[in-house]
Amino acid sequence: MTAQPTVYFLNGPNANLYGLDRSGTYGRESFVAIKQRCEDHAASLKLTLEFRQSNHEGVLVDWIQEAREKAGGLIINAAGLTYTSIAILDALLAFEGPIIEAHMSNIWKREPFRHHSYVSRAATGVVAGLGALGYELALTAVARLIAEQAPR
Ligand code: DHK
Repeated sequence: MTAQPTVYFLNGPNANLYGLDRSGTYGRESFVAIKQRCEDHAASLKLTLEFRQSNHEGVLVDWIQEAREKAGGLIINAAGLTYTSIAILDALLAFEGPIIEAHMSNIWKREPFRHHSYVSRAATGVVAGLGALGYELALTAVARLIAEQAPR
């Protein structure tokens, strides 16, 4: 029997405030509730999920490097660091499995400074604008991509 694939789902600065943001840009669901939703969906897909959040760029880089050794796929919402972090891009480029870039909001509908993503240069695919449903779709996609790559 083959082992369950591990997926790292990394969340950047301020993601812990989802649901608390008065503008409602990121919906009303709390980050804790979104994490639970992802854990339930990952379990249904037979994935082992490492769902983490940090406000610190270097911590995210360390986790991406850790994922090189431990994960078959990676999902990342680098939040505000999406538009600035070459360090996160370089770490992602060193990851060999599928990478899904996820955003709760439709970043192309928002301010122009959110229209250029460094993460996209390393991403297999992008999910944006669908809130936490997009996170579940990202998990479904990464599970499929890992399965397609696995030796039969
Ligand atoms: C989350 C953030 O925190 C913003 O900085 C990004 C992204 C968009 C999201 O939609 O999940 O611009």
